[in-house]
Amino acid sequence: MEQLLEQIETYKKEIKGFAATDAKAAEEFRIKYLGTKGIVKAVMAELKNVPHEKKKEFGQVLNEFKIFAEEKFESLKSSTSSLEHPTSNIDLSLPGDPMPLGSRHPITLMRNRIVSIFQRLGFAIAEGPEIEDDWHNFTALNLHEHHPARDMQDTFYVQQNPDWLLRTHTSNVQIREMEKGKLPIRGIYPGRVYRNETVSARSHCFFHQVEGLYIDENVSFADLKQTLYFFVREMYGKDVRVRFRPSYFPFTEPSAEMDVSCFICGGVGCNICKKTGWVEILGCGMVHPQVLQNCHIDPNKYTGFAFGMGIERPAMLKYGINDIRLFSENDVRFLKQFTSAI
Ligand code: 2NL
Repeated sequence: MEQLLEQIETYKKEIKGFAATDAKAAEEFRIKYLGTKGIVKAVMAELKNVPHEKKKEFGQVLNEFKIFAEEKFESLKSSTSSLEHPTSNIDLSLPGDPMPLGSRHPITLMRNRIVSIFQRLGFAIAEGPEIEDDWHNFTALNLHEHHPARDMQDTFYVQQNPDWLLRTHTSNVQIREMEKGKLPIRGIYPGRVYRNETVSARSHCFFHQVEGLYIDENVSFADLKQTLYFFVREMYGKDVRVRFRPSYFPFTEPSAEMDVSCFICGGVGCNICKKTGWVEILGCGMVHPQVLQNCHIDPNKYTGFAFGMGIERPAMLKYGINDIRLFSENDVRFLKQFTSAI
């Protein structure tokens, strides 16, 4: 009797220490302890030799031993089988769950198209703060204290500090680049800008712009024309015609607006070009000497040109979008219609 109890304890120690690194070892354990000729069966068979009055007590011990071995086997099985094919019920050859791919926002697509054309000409991207001080958004750009563009009606000011505002154009980035004092500069500046306007299908209180700046010795209006002509040919095709109309911006002199022959009707006249055959796409000019001076650049040594264009309107024309608010509503049914590599 005592001997059998001792024997069971020894087996238990053995079982406890049994380690299996693969399913084959776990199966060996099963055969040795739980098989038809296994140790558990043999020990259970001893019950018949136990005196009647001890049968109940002994039965319990034997039963516990059996459960002990079975539990060990279960834990060996689960720690080894999931890694292997024959004992696993995971079909590794099944195709994975499809992962829906997102798409780029149409404003991002249009911005990338514009920016990459200038990057190929050697213009470097730079970005800057959307919350800006009065100097970098207005004063440095020759927009004097009483200029109408500063009006509360057009500009969002930061309540806590009257010197701070949400930038109304990305020119603040150019000012910051010029202030760094590293010349020449050939930069392209995309970003979000803010105007205090009533939101409608045609205009929004925030929108996107790309501005460009080129400053070096001997930069002329001819460089401006040829650079922008290259841009529109890349953008709208080799057949596109351009025209410059004189204009006014406080930060450029002379200033111009550039039109392209209507890319919808080819110049014959349609609703997009209002029957004129021309579509306005950007404003430009030679950087005002006062602006250069404000940024500690000598206007007698350096000259430069600058330009600015909106992104929303060309994106709306290209993709046939009739309401500017769609860009910022984040309706997935709208957003998933746009796909592109860039
Ligand atoms: C438009 C016109 C323009 C500029 C932006 C600029 C910036 C500096 C100096 C001089 Cl720092 N000019 N930017 C120049 C001419 C036109 O934008 O219609 N934008 C949507």
